[in-house]
Amino acid sequence: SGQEGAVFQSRLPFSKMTPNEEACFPDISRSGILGHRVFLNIRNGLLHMWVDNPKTQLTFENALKRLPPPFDSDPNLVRRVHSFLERHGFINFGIFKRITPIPIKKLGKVIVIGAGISGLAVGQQLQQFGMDVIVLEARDRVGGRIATFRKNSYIADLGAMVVTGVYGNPMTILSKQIGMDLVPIQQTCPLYGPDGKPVPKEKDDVIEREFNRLLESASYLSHRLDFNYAGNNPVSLGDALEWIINMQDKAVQEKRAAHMQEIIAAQTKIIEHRKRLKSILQKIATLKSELQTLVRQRVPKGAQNENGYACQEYTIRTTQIKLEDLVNVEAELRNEGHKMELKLQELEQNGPSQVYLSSRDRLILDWHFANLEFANATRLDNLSLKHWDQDDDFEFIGHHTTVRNGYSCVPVALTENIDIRLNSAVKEIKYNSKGVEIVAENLKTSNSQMTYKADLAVCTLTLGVLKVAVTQEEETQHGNTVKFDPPLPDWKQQAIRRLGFGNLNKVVLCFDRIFWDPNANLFGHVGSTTASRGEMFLFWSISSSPVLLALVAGMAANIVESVTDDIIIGRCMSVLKNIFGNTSVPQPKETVVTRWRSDQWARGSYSYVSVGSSGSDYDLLAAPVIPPTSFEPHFSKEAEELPRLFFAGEHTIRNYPATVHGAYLSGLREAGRIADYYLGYP
Ligand code: 2PF
Repeated sequence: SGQEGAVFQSRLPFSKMTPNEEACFPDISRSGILGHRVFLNIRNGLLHMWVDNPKTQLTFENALKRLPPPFDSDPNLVRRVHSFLERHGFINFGIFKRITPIPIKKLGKVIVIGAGISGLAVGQQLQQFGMDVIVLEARDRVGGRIATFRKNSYIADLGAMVVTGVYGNPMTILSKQIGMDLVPIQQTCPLYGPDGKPVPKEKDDVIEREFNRLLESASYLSHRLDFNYAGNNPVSLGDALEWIINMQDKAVQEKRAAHMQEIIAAQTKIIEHRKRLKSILQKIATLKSELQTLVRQRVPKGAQNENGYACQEYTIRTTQIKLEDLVNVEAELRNEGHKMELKLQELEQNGPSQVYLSSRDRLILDWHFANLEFANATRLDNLSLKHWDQDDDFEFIGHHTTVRNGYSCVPVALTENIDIRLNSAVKEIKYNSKGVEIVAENLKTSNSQMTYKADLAVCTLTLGVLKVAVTQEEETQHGNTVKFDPPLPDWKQQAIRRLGFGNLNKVVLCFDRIFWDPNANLFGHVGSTTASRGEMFLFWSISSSPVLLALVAGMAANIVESVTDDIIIGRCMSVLKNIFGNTSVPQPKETVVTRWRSDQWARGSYSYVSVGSSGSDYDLLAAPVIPPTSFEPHFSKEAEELPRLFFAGEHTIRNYPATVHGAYLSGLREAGRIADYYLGYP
């Protein structure tokens, strides 16, 4: 709340200048602590005004009026801070009521390729900065990987659907500007086993703890023991996890071997003991017969001399004592033997578990792995052990929410006042030191090509589409192939190849009634094999109408794309019937199956840090491209070095990749960068 909350919401440090701010305000940076304080008070004050009321443009004049003295005493500094915040997308972004009109005289022309959330963000910003913007979009709709299915009262998001965390998330500001119906997700997720029966909560908890321990061990391997290469090959998260599981298995086997040895030792002791008992018994028997003989041959007192009699009685007495002693020893031995038998029994009954995980437990663990494969949109053995979670520190806090009225309300709202050409598939991106020429095909009117000339272009093609662009040989060009002329520089191509682009699919099932627990937003289904663990492993129920969303992740995500809808729906239905009973599950009224990998305008779902890649590849994908120096004579050195190709999108933002907010922020970032290059400093 208050000013501190507003600064936190803007992802800036409250009492420190960022390196970017220091670079843009060298004079303040050089000045003493007082100058810093004045700057921070102005900056934080402006952020507070904006976050408090993002529905109205925050003009410099209004900001100055509302700043408390003495921070209003240097209007020029306030103007500079205001411009800085505006240019870098900290204030006046999104959809808000304008007080000053957008400049009529245009300051440069821009083509934005792609009308996903990043393209719309960059378009909105550049438009408001006074540039002439055209957005080219191949699909017949905006939003790209934000896509909402709407039919009758059914609403379901086929692409992004979760706003992940509230604080610091630009979507929080957008939700105040437009009608986003954000609903917190109930995180509890009951699991159903392969047999359809509920997995007991305690069992679920134990395995989840084991899952977390395994991840911690993998992190320890990587970051503490620096175990990131096997030979020359970087290690994947999946490899590391399997090794740890094998090691645990080995440890269990070793414990078992040690236990067996204990049993053998106990048995040996018992055998020794029995031998001793046997020899004592023999001795007792011998003594007994000796004693009997002595007693039988006893000569009465008067029948022999005194000495002989005493000797005879002494022998009998000592033999009796010896016998008594031996009988005592026997009793003791029997007692000891009994204890030994008991100990052996206990050892035999309380052995360590036979295996690290029972096969049933392993499948529950596999469910958690599937969930991780969903979050990363790929199999665990494709993820870099060292870098797969490099963006973790930047995760927003606060609850996760879904957009109940469908996420597409956001991209649709962001189309306001921008010139968007739908059904325009870009085929060629030519760039040189003078500008760009974009060749696009109109998909509605066949064979009609348009060439758009501009000063620069912003490319928001997905990483999947870029991969096709840099790997295509001269082979037949079918579907969505984009040619860069000249080809992208090598460093860019390498990064495009290295970074991973994953897959994730959804099955939408619309029913006429709810037959699941209406209080749970989620329930999980444990697959019957490790290989199929990602197949409909999670069901979402977030709509106010009876709609279930099944997720298909990991290996299953790609497999499912070559299977017909009927088969996939059939699989879903059998999973649901297994859980809720044959008679409780009605036929769905409407169904949709996504195939993001086969979608030519996406070619996958979102980026991941693959084995051999790292967070810095995101930076390389974000870096603008300066056209190679032409051989023609040139006179204006300055123009020569301007980048003409800029890049935005989910795959270009190191700290927030694979998300809607990341894509959005990448658009704000590029607009700021372009304005810095082309509009100068205000
Ligand atoms: C055009 C195309 O037609 C496009 O219109 C455009 O270019 C390019 O735009 C998660 F991932 P674009 C989720 F919940 O929209 C996490 F990491 O494709 C999550 F917590 C996480 F931590 C979570 N195009 C053209 N035009 C012209 N000419 C031409 N030749 C051409 N080719 C193509 O890209 P973009 O970069 O602008 O926007 C990307 C974002 O939308 C994605 O990052 C986002 O959708 C990813 N995503 C999710 N993000 C999220 O914030 N929450 C989610 O719920 C989440 N969900 C996501 C997704 C993506 C589900 C799916 C199926 C994540 C979980 C999941 O529910 C595909 C997909």
